[in-house]
Parts: sequence; C-alpha cells; structure tokens
Amino acid sequence: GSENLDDDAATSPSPLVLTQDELKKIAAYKAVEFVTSGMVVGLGTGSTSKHAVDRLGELLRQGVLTDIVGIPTSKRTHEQALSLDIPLSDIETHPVLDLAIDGADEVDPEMNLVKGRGGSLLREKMIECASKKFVVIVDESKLVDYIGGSGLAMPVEIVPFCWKFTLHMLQSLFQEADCVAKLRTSSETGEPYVTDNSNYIIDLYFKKNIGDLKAAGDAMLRLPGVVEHGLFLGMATTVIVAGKLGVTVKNK
Ligand code: ABF
Repeated sequence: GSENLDDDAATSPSPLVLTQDELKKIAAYKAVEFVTSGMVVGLGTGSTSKHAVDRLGELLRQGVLTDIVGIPTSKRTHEQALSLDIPLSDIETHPVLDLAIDGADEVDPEMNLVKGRGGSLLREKMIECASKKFVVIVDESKLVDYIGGSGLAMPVEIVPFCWKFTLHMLQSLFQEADCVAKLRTSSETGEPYVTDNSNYIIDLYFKKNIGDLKAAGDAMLRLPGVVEHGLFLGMATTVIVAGKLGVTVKNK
C-alpha cells in the first residue's frame, strides 16, 4: 500500500547510489574531457552517447569549446546535434576524425566490442574506423569476460533482399556455437526493423563461445548479403567505465 511506498521513500535511495543512467552520464562527461577546440568529433548513438552529445553542446554554448565539427553516427544523433547547434559534417568532407565517442553493448578485457543493439552499427563502424582515437563509454554492466558473454544479441546488418536466405547462412556459419539467428522487428509494428541505410538487422544469439573473433567477423563479411557486423575488434583506443566504485579509464 501507499504507506509502504512512503517508508521506502524515507529509507532509500541513498544519495550515493547512482542509477545506471547516472553512471552512463559520468562516463560520457569524462569522455568529453578529451575533446579540445578545433577537433572533428564522431558523435555516437544510444543512451550513453546521448549524454556526451548533450555535454558537447553545452560546452559549445558556454564557449568553453569552439570550432568543433561533429560527425553523427545516426539520423537520431544528427537530429539531437542539430537541436544543440553543434556544427555538423560527414566523412566525405572530413575523412579523418580526431576523436569519436560512442557506447557499446559488450566490452571484453582486450577492449573488443559488440555494438549495434541500437541499430546504427554500419555508420558507427565507418565513422569510428576513420577516427584517430575512439573513446568507448559504458557503465560497468557492459563488461564481459568474453564476447558473446552477455547472452544478448550480436547484430549483423544485412540487405533486405531474400533476408531469410542470409539469416539461414549466418545461423549455419555459427552452428558449432549453437547460434540462433533472428530478424529484428519493430516492437510497435512487428515489421522488420529498418536501419538508417534501409537495411535489416539479424540478431545472433550464441549458446557457446564463438572462439576466434577475427575469423568470425571475416566469415560473416564473406556472406554476400551481409553489409556489416557488430564486432568492433581492436578499434577502441580508450574505454571509460563508470561503476559504483568510480570511473576507470583504460587505454590501449
Ligand atoms: C550504440 O548504442 C550502439 O553501438 C550500441 O548498440 C548502443 C549502446 O546503447 P546504450 O548506450 O543505450 O546502452 O553505442
């Protein structure tokens, strides 16, 4: 009843207990400390990156940072950055970025990543590959002992043409890892989820360790219907992890 709720409110939460979103914000703000005036900066996608883009907009508005060019990794981030008056461009105009900041779905001890549960992996990979530095921002829930260790999806962007064929090929590729492949659908409409590049996403679920990550990534790219996969290997130069005990910054 309401009395119990009132009791709870009186005893918790303690002001020192941070929510997951507050942890994301701490990691994001820390990453923006790496941005200096004049930089070309890759702007990530997702709820963690959103805080970084907000912070960048704030520092520009305050005049603390000047002459920043942002390169958004999704239409969503493009809209957000526009609303914050962050000057924007693309990798055709700026083929080399100084820094990119983005979230991740899994981070292993070697700083390999799974990305793409937010649906923007292709643009993220293109832009983050073009960046001299790639700062990954996560709360500690994203840390895994090995890639696939969260039991959650590894996303693969594919062309819509005969998607069931590509789904089947992906699942067969990883049969030794007991892979189940599923087409991502919109929770509202049940229709296939469509990426910013008008493609579909297959989410791969593994019951066993997938083993050699480089080999797995290369094998996926060899399948003709595959556009890009969510394994980001050897790309992160810094990982910022916000946890209940504080923030850690790990460099390559
Ligand atoms: C992007 O957003 C994606 O690569 C990743 O899938 C997702 C992480 O989202 P969040 O920060 O909301 O957990 O970084």
